[in-house]
Amino acid sequence: MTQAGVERRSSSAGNMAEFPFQSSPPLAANECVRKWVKECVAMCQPSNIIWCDGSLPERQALFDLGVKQEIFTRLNQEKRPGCYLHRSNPNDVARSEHLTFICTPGEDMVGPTNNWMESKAAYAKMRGLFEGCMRGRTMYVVPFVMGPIGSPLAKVGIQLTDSLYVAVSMGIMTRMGEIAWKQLGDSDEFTRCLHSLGDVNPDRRYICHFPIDNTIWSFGSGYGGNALLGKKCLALRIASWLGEQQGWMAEHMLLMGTEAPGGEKTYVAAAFPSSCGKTNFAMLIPPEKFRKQGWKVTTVGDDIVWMWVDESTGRLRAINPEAGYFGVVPGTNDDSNPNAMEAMSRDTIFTNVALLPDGDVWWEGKTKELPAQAIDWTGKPWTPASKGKAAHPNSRFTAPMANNPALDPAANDPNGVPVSGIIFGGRRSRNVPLVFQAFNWIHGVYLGATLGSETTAAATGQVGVVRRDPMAMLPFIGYNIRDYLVHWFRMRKRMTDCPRVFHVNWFRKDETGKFMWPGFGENMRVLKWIIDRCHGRAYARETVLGWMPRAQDIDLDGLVGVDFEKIQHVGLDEVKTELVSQEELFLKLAGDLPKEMIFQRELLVSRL
Ligand code: OXD
Ligand code: MN
Repeated sequence: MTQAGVERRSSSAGNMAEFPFQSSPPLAANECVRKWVKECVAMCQPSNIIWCDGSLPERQALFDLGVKQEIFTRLNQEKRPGCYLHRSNPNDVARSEHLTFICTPGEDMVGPTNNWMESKAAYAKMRGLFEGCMRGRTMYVVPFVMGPIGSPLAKVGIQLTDSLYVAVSMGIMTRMGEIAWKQLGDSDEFTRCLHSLGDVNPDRRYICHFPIDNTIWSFGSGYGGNALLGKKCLALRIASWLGEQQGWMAEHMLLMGTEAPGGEKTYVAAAFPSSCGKTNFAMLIPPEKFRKQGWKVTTVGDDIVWMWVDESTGRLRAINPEAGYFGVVPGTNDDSNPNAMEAMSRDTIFTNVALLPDGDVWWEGKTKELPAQAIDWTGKPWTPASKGKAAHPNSRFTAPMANNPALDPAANDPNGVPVSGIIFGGRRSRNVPLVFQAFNWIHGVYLGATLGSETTAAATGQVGVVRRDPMAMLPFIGYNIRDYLVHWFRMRKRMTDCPRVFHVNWFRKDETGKFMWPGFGENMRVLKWIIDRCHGRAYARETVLGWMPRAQDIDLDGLVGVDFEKIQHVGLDEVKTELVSQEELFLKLAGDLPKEMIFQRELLVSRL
């Protein structure tokens, strides 16, 4: 397998005809598309062009080519049909937030939480990198749709990339191929996504967004969050900006449905920062007692939602713009997330996991027993005595959402689902209780805006330090955070029946460093209280922080070793510590703070 993660200069440059690929534009590709592709081809000078149609034979041919070019290792097809392993360059294993830019004419549009580049200067700099960068390589033209086909919010993007791994991954993560030409028709409204691996050099790595031009240029990385441009770049950064302009919202949230024993269906969306368990929560399997009673949980999405107000009901509705999961694998196993295990049992790309002698894959936490030997994520022999990890802590699976046995029946519904509750959550060892409810929408927005979480391996940088991550969107708000918060506050006025807002923390630890709450499927107990609150049923007492359940308000039956009152208790000193540490965010926004933020903080102080 290619070690450097720089996919080879195409050795098949002269013999593309042997593969069933389309080298000229399909009839359905409109004039605007052809013109733009022509310009990019003139700049990047690829030796081949493949126009992807999204068909199954094409996908298989791409995998076969990828195996030939050592971009993929074919896994044991009996154990894992349709599954492949990819190893990235070891310098390219996470999102590079410090190399991610929003490029606009002026800095104010971008605000204090983004890196800014003046757009003309950014194009000039990036042109210098893209010029001739695909010589000897193949350019894949990947048309895709974000959102269920026919949805009023669905968006077309076209990604040009010289990475076969990226082209195939886009086929899993989006509705890719012919269908996008149909959705686009004659329109020029598509996001122009240009991507090259370059030489995968962090010194020449830039992920640039040009919201005004509906354009994304990404150079020098093959990592999902930097390179699958439909995901973080389009569906969050560009879409959040569009949403602010057009009155809807793009958020870093999972979206799940819960069916109660009588058949009542409730949907909630939840924002947790990267690698804090969104995928696990979205695929939750209720504890046995709940299952026996008839409770069911279904997944609409695990990472991104687009939400708008349905004018006929005054309620929020949501879709998942993606078609696949790009999930973290370490820690995933048959106990923690059986649905994810099932989803990745076939037609999945594994990135940076360990390879077993029988052609299966392994990662830390997959099984209690360690394998006697493996090839680690860098391609070196590994045994339990080895110093390093077998799989990278941010190793991933890329699987079609259709593989999820708990996929919600409405996951492809263009009209989306109604949202009854919004949950904010972080990874907090101390100071933050298991669950509470905001007093109202404005208070809920304040809770989301001041969300804190300990950093994880999903982004390059120090792991385990608390950072303020407003709405879990800090790395993904594509414009000025001041305007983003105002947009959240204003959404209230568009709704006649707005969702209830909650805050959760599955990660609180006791004095000995032990988690105080078991998490995973047991989170159903908290979810049930949340759902009951959404429907105006369960009891809660008013506290300094918000509405809180007492032990008797949550079904704790059968749980051992949980001291509910302790996990919910927050002393005034802890609230004060939290208030002080929020100053970092308030100072960043200095002078630009929406007044609701100031009032909510003052109200909290006065409740102490
Ligand atoms: C992700 C992330 O990959 O948030 O979803 O980093
Ligand atoms: Mn994410």
